[in-house]
Amino acid sequence: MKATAVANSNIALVKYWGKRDDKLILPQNGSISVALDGLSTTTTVEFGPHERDIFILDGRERTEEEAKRVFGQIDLIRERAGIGEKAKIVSENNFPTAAGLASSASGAAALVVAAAAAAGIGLDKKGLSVLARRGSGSACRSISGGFVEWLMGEREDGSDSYGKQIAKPEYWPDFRIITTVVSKTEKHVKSRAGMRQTVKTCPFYGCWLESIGSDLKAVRNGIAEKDIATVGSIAEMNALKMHALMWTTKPSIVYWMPETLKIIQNIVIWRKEGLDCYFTIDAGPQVKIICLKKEVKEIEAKLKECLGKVEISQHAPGGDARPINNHLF
Ligand code: 2P0
Repeated sequence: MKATAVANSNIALVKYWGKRDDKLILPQNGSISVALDGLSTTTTVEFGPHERDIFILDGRERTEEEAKRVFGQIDLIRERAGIGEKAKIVSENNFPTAAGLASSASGAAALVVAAAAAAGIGLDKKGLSVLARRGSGSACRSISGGFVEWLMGEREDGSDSYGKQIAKPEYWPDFRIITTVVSKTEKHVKSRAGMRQTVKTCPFYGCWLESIGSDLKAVRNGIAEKDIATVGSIAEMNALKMHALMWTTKPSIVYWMPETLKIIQNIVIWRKEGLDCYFTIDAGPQVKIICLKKEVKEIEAKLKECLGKVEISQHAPGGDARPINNHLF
Protein backbone atom coordinates (compact mmCIF):
# COMPACT_ATOMS: atom_id res chain seq x y z
CA MET A 1 0.00 0.00 0.00
CA LYS A 2 3.00 2.28 -0.53
CA ALA A 3 4.03 3.83 -3.85
CA THR A 4 6.25 6.63 -5.12
CA ALA A 5 6.05 8.77 -8.24
CA VAL A 6 7.93 11.58 -9.89
CA ALA A 7 6.38 14.31 -12.08
CA ASN A 8 7.83 17.27 -13.95
CA SER A 9 6.66 20.82 -13.72
CA ASN A 10 5.28 22.48 -16.87
CA ILE A 11 5.24 25.94 -18.40
CA ALA A 12 2.28 27.09 -20.48
CA LEU A 13 2.88 28.41 -24.00
CA VAL A 14 -0.83 29.26 -24.22
CA LYS A 15 -2.02 30.14 -20.72
CA TYR A 16 -4.92 29.07 -18.52
CA TRP A 17 -6.41 32.03 -16.65
CA GLY A 18 -9.97 31.60 -15.39
CA LYS A 19 -12.38 28.84 -14.44
CA ARG A 20 -15.91 28.07 -15.50
CA ASP A 21 -16.36 25.74 -12.51
CA ASP A 22 -14.41 26.45 -9.31
CA LYS A 23 -15.14 23.18 -7.55
CA LEU A 24 -14.26 20.81 -10.40
CA ILE A 25 -11.52 23.15 -11.69
CA LEU A 26 -12.82 23.43 -15.23
CA PRO A 27 -11.12 26.12 -17.31
CA GLN A 28 -12.64 28.88 -19.40
CA ASN A 29 -10.16 28.10 -22.19
CA GLY A 30 -7.80 25.41 -23.45
CA SER A 31 -4.03 25.75 -22.91
CA ILE A 32 -0.77 24.20 -24.16
CA SER A 33 2.37 23.55 -22.14
CA VAL A 34 5.76 21.88 -22.23
CA ALA A 35 7.06 19.62 -19.45
CA LEU A 36 10.32 20.81 -17.89
CA ASP A 37 13.00 18.17 -17.58
CA GLY A 38 14.91 18.56 -14.30
CA LEU A 39 12.19 20.45 -12.39
CA SER A 40 10.30 17.74 -10.56
CA THR A 41 8.41 16.65 -7.48
CA THR A 42 8.85 13.20 -5.94
CA THR A 43 6.05 11.91 -3.70
CA THR A 44 5.55 8.76 -1.64
CA VAL A 45 2.04 7.81 -0.49
CA GLU A 46 1.25 5.07 2.00
CA PHE A 47 -2.27 4.04 2.99
CA GLY A 48 -2.12 2.30 6.35
CA PRO A 49 -2.92 2.35 10.07
CA HIS A 50 -1.99 6.02 10.57
CA GLU A 51 -4.02 7.94 13.15
CA ARG A 52 -4.69 10.77 10.73
CA ASP A 53 -3.62 11.96 7.29
CA ILE A 54 -0.09 13.37 7.37
CA PHE A 55 1.58 15.53 4.72
CA ILE A 56 5.29 16.36 4.90
CA LEU A 57 6.66 18.66 2.18
CA ASP A 58 10.36 19.42 1.90
CA GLY A 59 10.98 18.10 5.41
CA ARG A 60 8.22 20.04 7.21
CA GLU A 61 4.89 18.60 8.31
CA ARG A 62 2.17 20.86 6.92
CA THR A 63 -0.86 22.10 8.83
CA GLU A 64 -4.37 20.90 8.04
CA GLU A 65 -4.98 24.21 6.23
CA GLU A 66 -1.78 23.95 4.15
CA ALA A 67 -2.55 20.32 3.31
CA LYS A 68 -6.19 20.93 2.37
CA ARG A 69 -5.73 20.47 -1.39
CA VAL A 70 -3.54 17.39 -0.94
CA PHE A 71 -6.02 15.72 1.43
CA GLY A 72 -8.84 16.63 -0.96
CA GLN A 73 -7.11 14.69 -3.74
CA ILE A 74 -6.40 11.77 -1.39
CA ASP A 75 -10.15 11.69 -0.55
CA LEU A 76 -10.96 11.40 -4.27
CA ILE A 77 -8.56 8.46 -4.63
CA ARG A 78 -9.92 6.76 -1.48
CA GLU A 79 -13.45 7.17 -2.80
CA ARG A 80 -12.46 5.71 -6.17
CA ALA A 81 -10.62 2.78 -4.55
CA GLY A 82 -13.23 2.17 -1.85
CA ILE A 83 -10.65 2.30 0.96
CA GLY A 84 -10.85 4.09 4.29
CA GLU A 85 -7.25 3.98 5.54
CA LYS A 86 -5.39 7.14 6.42
CA ALA A 87 -2.49 8.31 4.30
CA LYS A 88 1.07 9.35 5.00
CA ILE A 89 2.39 11.53 2.20
CA VAL A 90 5.99 12.68 1.90
CA SER A 91 6.91 15.00 -0.94
CA GLU A 92 10.06 16.74 -2.15
CA ASN A 93 10.61 19.35 -4.82
CA ASN A 94 14.04 19.55 -6.41
CA PHE A 95 13.53 23.32 -6.80
CA PRO A 96 12.41 26.11 -4.43
CA THR A 97 8.67 25.74 -3.76
CA ALA A 98 7.85 29.44 -3.81
CA ALA A 99 10.11 30.51 -6.68
CA GLY A 100 7.32 30.68 -9.25
CA LEU A 101 8.32 27.52 -11.07
CA ALA A 102 4.92 25.83 -10.92
CA SER A 103 5.42 23.44 -8.01
CA SER A 104 1.64 22.99 -7.69
CA ALA A 105 1.55 21.33 -11.14
CA SER A 106 4.30 18.77 -10.51
CA GLY A 107 3.10 18.31 -6.92
CA ALA A 108 -0.50 17.44 -7.71
CA ALA A 109 0.54 15.20 -10.64
CA ALA A 110 3.11 13.21 -8.61
CA LEU A 111 0.57 12.87 -5.78
CA VAL A 112 -2.12 11.37 -8.01
CA VAL A 113 0.21 8.89 -9.71
CA ALA A 114 1.66 7.74 -6.36
CA ALA A 115 -1.72 7.62 -4.57
CA ALA A 116 -3.45 5.71 -7.39
CA ALA A 117 -0.63 3.13 -7.39
CA ALA A 118 -0.66 2.87 -3.57
CA ALA A 119 -4.45 2.38 -3.61
CA GLY A 120 -4.12 -0.26 -6.33
CA ILE A 121 -6.37 1.48 -8.86
CA GLY A 122 -5.35 1.25 -12.47
CA LEU A 123 -6.04 4.49 -14.30
CA ASP A 124 -4.95 5.49 -17.79
CA LYS A 125 -3.30 8.84 -18.51
CA LYS A 126 -6.64 10.52 -19.11
CA GLY A 127 -8.06 9.28 -15.80
CA LEU A 128 -4.92 10.37 -13.93
CA SER A 129 -5.00 13.77 -15.61
CA VAL A 130 -8.67 14.35 -14.68
CA LEU A 131 -7.81 13.59 -11.03
CA ALA A 132 -4.63 15.73 -11.08
CA ARG A 133 -6.78 18.61 -12.41
CA ARG A 134 -8.89 18.46 -9.24
CA GLY A 135 -5.79 19.35 -7.18
CA SER A 136 -4.57 22.16 -9.40
CA GLY A 137 -5.70 22.95 -12.94
CA SER A 138 -2.22 23.14 -14.47
CA ALA A 139 -1.35 19.74 -12.90
CA CYS A 140 -3.47 17.95 -15.51
CA ARG A 141 -0.77 19.00 -18.02
CA SER A 142 1.98 17.31 -15.92
CA ILE A 143 0.78 13.69 -16.26
CA SER A 144 2.11 13.37 -19.81
CA GLY A 145 5.54 14.59 -20.86
CA GLY A 146 6.61 16.60 -23.90
CA PHE A 147 4.05 19.05 -25.27
CA VAL A 148 0.56 18.78 -23.79
CA GLU A 149 -2.77 20.41 -24.57
CA TRP A 150 -5.36 20.78 -21.80
CA LEU A 151 -8.62 20.17 -23.63
CA MET A 152 -11.13 22.36 -21.84
CA GLY A 153 -13.96 19.87 -22.41
CA GLU A 154 -17.70 20.42 -22.50
CA ARG A 155 -19.19 18.01 -20.00
CA GLU A 156 -20.49 19.32 -16.71
CA ASP A 157 -18.79 16.55 -14.74
CA GLY A 158 -15.35 17.46 -16.16
CA SER A 159 -14.66 13.96 -17.49
CA ASP A 160 -13.48 15.38 -20.86
CA SER A 161 -11.27 18.14 -19.41
CA TYR A 162 -7.73 16.73 -19.29
CA GLY A 163 -4.16 17.06 -20.56
CA LYS A 164 -3.48 15.26 -23.84
CA GLN A 165 0.03 14.83 -25.20
CA ILE A 166 0.46 16.47 -28.62
CA ALA A 167 4.17 15.71 -29.09
CA LYS A 168 6.60 13.48 -27.21
CA PRO A 169 9.75 15.05 -25.70
CA GLU A 170 11.88 13.20 -28.30
CA TYR A 171 9.94 14.89 -31.11
CA TRP A 172 11.59 18.25 -30.44
CA PRO A 173 14.59 17.54 -28.19
CA ASP A 174 16.30 20.86 -28.99
CA PHE A 175 13.45 22.96 -27.60
CA ARG A 176 14.52 24.78 -24.42
CA ILE A 177 13.02 26.84 -21.63
CA ILE A 178 15.50 28.93 -19.66
CA THR A 179 14.14 29.85 -16.23
CA THR A 180 15.29 32.87 -14.24
CA VAL A 181 14.59 33.61 -10.59
CA VAL A 182 14.55 37.40 -10.33
CA SER A 183 12.74 37.52 -6.98
CA LYS A 184 11.94 35.03 -4.23
CA THR A 185 9.32 37.19 -2.55
CA GLU A 186 6.10 35.27 -1.96
CA LYS A 187 3.49 36.39 -4.49
CA HIS A 188 0.87 38.75 -3.11
CA VAL A 189 -2.08 37.26 -5.04
CA LYS A 190 -2.37 33.49 -5.48
CA SER A 191 -3.33 32.30 -9.00
CA ARG A 192 -6.60 30.81 -7.82
CA ALA A 193 -7.88 34.03 -6.26
CA GLY A 194 -6.41 36.19 -9.01
CA MET A 195 -8.05 34.37 -11.91
CA ARG A 196 -11.42 34.33 -10.13
CA GLN A 197 -11.21 38.10 -9.73
CA THR A 198 -10.22 38.53 -13.41
CA VAL A 199 -13.22 36.55 -14.67
CA LYS A 200 -15.46 38.67 -12.44
CA THR A 201 -14.08 42.16 -13.12
CA CYS A 202 -11.76 42.42 -16.14
CA PRO A 203 -13.42 44.33 -19.02
CA PHE A 204 -11.18 42.59 -21.59
CA TYR A 205 -11.82 39.00 -20.54
CA GLY A 206 -14.14 38.39 -23.50
CA CYS A 207 -11.39 39.52 -25.95
CA TRP A 208 -8.98 37.07 -24.33
CA LEU A 209 -11.39 34.17 -24.82
CA GLU A 210 -12.06 35.18 -28.42
CA SER A 211 -8.34 35.13 -29.26
CA ILE A 212 -7.48 31.80 -27.61
CA GLY A 213 -8.62 29.55 -30.47
CA SER A 214 -6.18 31.08 -32.93
CA ASP A 215 -3.30 31.02 -30.38
CA LEU A 216 -3.90 27.32 -29.70
CA LYS A 217 -3.99 26.53 -33.41
CA ALA A 218 -0.81 28.49 -34.16
CA VAL A 219 1.14 26.91 -31.30
CA ARG A 220 -0.10 23.41 -32.20
CA ASN A 221 1.07 23.96 -35.80
CA GLY A 222 4.34 25.56 -34.64
CA ILE A 223 5.14 22.50 -32.52
CA ALA A 224 4.23 20.13 -35.39
CA GLU A 225 6.61 22.06 -37.68
CA LYS A 226 9.26 22.63 -34.97
CA ASP A 227 9.02 26.32 -35.79
CA ILE A 228 10.53 28.23 -32.85
CA ALA A 229 9.62 31.66 -34.25
CA THR A 230 5.92 30.78 -34.40
CA VAL A 231 5.78 29.01 -31.03
CA GLY A 232 7.90 31.71 -29.33
CA SER A 233 6.15 34.76 -30.74
CA ILE A 234 2.62 33.44 -30.14
CA ALA A 235 3.54 32.33 -26.60
CA GLU A 236 5.09 35.74 -25.88
CA MET A 237 2.01 37.63 -27.08
CA ASN A 238 -0.28 35.22 -25.21
CA ALA A 239 1.62 35.88 -21.95
CA LEU A 240 1.39 39.65 -22.52
CA LYS A 241 -2.34 39.33 -23.10
CA MET A 242 -2.73 37.37 -19.85
CA HIS A 243 -0.78 40.03 -17.93
CA ALA A 244 -2.92 42.74 -19.54
CA LEU A 245 -5.93 40.92 -18.04
CA MET A 246 -4.23 40.82 -14.65
CA TRP A 247 -3.34 44.52 -14.75
CA THR A 248 -6.92 45.46 -15.65
CA THR A 249 -8.53 43.26 -12.99
CA LYS A 250 -10.10 45.12 -10.05
CA PRO A 251 -8.13 45.40 -7.80
CA SER A 252 -5.27 45.17 -10.28
CA ILE A 253 -2.74 42.36 -10.10
CA VAL A 254 0.78 43.36 -11.10
CA TYR A 255 3.31 40.56 -10.66
CA TRP A 256 6.18 42.23 -12.50
CA MET A 257 9.29 43.56 -10.78
CA PRO A 258 11.82 46.02 -12.30
CA GLU A 259 14.03 43.05 -13.32
CA THR A 260 11.08 41.44 -15.13
CA LEU A 261 10.77 44.45 -17.42
CA LYS A 262 14.54 44.74 -17.81
CA ILE A 263 14.77 41.16 -19.10
CA ILE A 264 11.83 41.41 -21.47
CA GLN A 265 13.06 44.67 -22.96
CA ASN A 266 16.47 43.10 -23.52
CA ILE A 267 14.95 40.02 -25.14
CA VAL A 268 13.24 42.25 -27.70
CA ILE A 269 16.60 43.94 -28.43
CA TRP A 270 18.51 40.63 -28.64
CA ARG A 271 15.89 39.35 -31.05
CA LYS A 272 16.30 42.41 -33.28
CA GLU A 273 20.03 41.66 -33.26
CA GLY A 274 19.30 38.18 -34.63
CA LEU A 275 19.11 35.98 -31.53
CA ASP A 276 16.06 33.70 -31.69
CA CYS A 277 14.57 34.10 -28.20
CA TYR A 278 11.11 34.83 -26.75
CA PHE A 279 9.75 35.29 -23.26
CA THR A 280 6.85 34.05 -21.20
CA ILE A 281 5.80 35.01 -17.66
CA ASP A 282 3.39 33.23 -15.29
CA ALA A 283 1.68 34.43 -12.13
CA GLY A 284 4.86 35.91 -10.69
CA PRO A 285 7.84 38.07 -11.62
CA GLN A 286 10.08 35.35 -13.11
CA VAL A 287 10.81 35.45 -16.83
CA LYS A 288 11.11 32.20 -18.78
CA ILE A 289 12.88 32.27 -22.12
CA ILE A 290 11.80 30.12 -25.04
CA CYS A 291 14.58 29.18 -27.46
CA LEU A 292 16.53 26.34 -29.09
CA LYS A 293 19.49 24.49 -27.58
CA LYS A 294 21.98 26.19 -29.90
CA GLU A 295 21.12 29.66 -28.54
CA VAL A 296 21.23 28.78 -24.82
CA LYS A 297 24.90 29.65 -24.17
CA GLU A 298 24.65 33.09 -25.70
CA ILE A 299 21.34 33.89 -23.98
CA GLU A 300 22.72 32.82 -20.59
CA ALA A 301 25.82 34.98 -21.06
CA LYS A 302 23.68 37.97 -22.02
CA LEU A 303 21.36 37.43 -19.03
CA LYS A 304 24.34 37.42 -16.67
CA GLU A 305 25.69 40.56 -18.31
CA CYS A 306 22.33 42.31 -17.98
CA LEU A 307 21.43 41.22 -14.43
CA GLY A 308 24.68 40.38 -12.71
CA LYS A 309 24.09 37.53 -10.27
CA VAL A 310 20.93 35.71 -11.27
CA GLU A 311 19.74 32.12 -10.87
CA ILE A 312 19.20 30.57 -14.28
CA SER A 313 18.71 27.03 -15.53
CA GLN A 314 17.82 25.45 -18.84
CA HIS A 315 15.26 22.71 -19.39
CA ALA A 316 14.60 20.38 -22.31
CA PRO A 317 11.10 18.89 -22.79
CA GLY A 318 10.60 16.45 -19.90
CA GLY A 319 9.02 13.00 -19.69
CA ASP A 320 5.80 11.52 -18.30
CA ALA A 321 4.87 11.42 -14.62
CA ARG A 322 5.79 7.88 -13.54
CA PRO A 323 6.05 5.48 -10.60
CA ILE A 324 9.58 4.86 -9.28
CA ASN A 325 10.97 2.34 -6.79
CA ASN A 326 12.88 4.65 -4.42
CA HIS A 327 10.46 5.50 -1.61
CA LEU A 328 11.01 8.63 0.47
CA PHE A 329 10.24 6.76 3.73
C1 2P0 B 1 -0.83 28.31 -16.62
N1 2P0 B 1 -1.10 29.48 -14.42
O1 2P0 B 1 -1.46 28.04 -17.67
C2 2P0 B 1 -1.27 29.54 -15.84
C3 2P0 B 1 -0.53 30.76 -16.28
C4 2P0 B 1 -0.48 30.68 -13.91
C5 2P0 B 1 -0.37 31.60 -15.05
O2 2P0 B 1 -2.05 27.51 -14.20
O3 2P0 B 1 -6.51 27.29 -9.20
O4 2P0 B 1 -2.03 26.64 -9.88
O5 2P0 B 1 -5.00 25.33 -8.89
O6 2P0 B 1 -6.24 25.64 -11.03
O7 2P0 B 1 -3.10 25.68 -11.96
C6 2P0 B 1 -1.52 28.55 -12.20
O8 2P0 B 1 -2.74 28.17 -11.73
O9 2P0 B 1 -4.41 27.20 -10.42
C7 2P0 B 1 -1.57 28.50 -13.67
P1 2P0 B 1 -5.61 26.32 -9.88
P2 2P0 B 1 -3.01 26.78 -10.99
O10 2P0 B 1 0.16 27.65 -16.25
